[in-house]
Amino acid sequence: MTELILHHYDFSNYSEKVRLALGYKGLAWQSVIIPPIAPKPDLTPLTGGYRRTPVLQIGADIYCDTSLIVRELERRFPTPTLFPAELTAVADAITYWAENRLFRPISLYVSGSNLEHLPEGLQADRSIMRGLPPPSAGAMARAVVRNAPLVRPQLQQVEAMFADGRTWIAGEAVTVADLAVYHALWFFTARTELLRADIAPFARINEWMGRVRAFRHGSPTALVAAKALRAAADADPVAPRPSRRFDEDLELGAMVRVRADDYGQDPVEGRLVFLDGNEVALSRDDPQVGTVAVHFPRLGYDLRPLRGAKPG
Ligand SMILES: N[C@@H](CCC(=O)N[C@@H](CS)C(=O)NCC(=O)O)C(=O)O
Repeated sequence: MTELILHHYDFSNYSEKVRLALGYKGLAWQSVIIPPIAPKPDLTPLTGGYRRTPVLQIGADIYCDTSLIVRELERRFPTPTLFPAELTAVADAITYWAENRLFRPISLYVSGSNLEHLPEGLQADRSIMRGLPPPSAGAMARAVVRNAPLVRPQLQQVEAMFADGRTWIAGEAVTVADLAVYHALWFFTARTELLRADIAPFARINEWMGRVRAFRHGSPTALVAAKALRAAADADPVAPRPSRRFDEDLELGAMVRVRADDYGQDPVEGRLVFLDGNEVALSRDDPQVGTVAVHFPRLGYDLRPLRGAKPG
């Protein structure tokens, strides 16, 4: 089995989601630390431009976005499962809420409260990533004031999710929703302990976070980026599974462009090689790593024909 290589950095909460998935499944993996801000010169040859964190590499197959990364881990290592059949639809809905509604106010509240602990240039980079002007210290302080009242009721909501005595967020089995809600709340103390008091009063949240933390991170081994690039260059992408296209979908072989539909919208261009209801994969040729397949989730990404391109 070709090795799992995770491109990530320590205080990345979405990376924490994947590190915990690797731990829950008891996997060994190679750890490449990438810069938290653009440019990412050792990542771009693999992804073709996607800059968000984390990215999972398996040989010359590159998986972008944690919603696809955890599903790919599940496909390759089904036990123990993160997707129990009876809870997965609800878990996906909770995950969407956690990552698109719960996390953003937490991020603005925590980052603004930790200003002096943020890496140089981080906020300016995040603003550029979202097409916004870099915020002043005053604007960040105002964001704290605006977002604290959006965070507090949501913490109460998470606490209330455990009111019936359940062990895990979606019921009596671990699901991907446990990782999604956990990583949003983990961000409170990812860099400093300054905001520990915000979470401390919630007894059920704290007990449950302890259970999730106990998944740990599996067995990582440090890898330098050059070796990850070499691993991609030495491998060929795995032959794609049979596609399942909708009538409206583009033909395989079409030249396409994929980009996130929310933020960090750097486009990735290539030839469409796989498509189903959950995933889209492009093949691209890179001067440094040769042919790679870059995989994205379907939901949350915009897939379009590349204007003026002929099918490959
Ligand atoms: N929907 C994406 C979101 C990933 C995301 O926003 N990650 C943050 C770090 S936790 C990021 O990419 N920040 C900018 C960067 O690392 O360059 C996913 O699930 O992977």
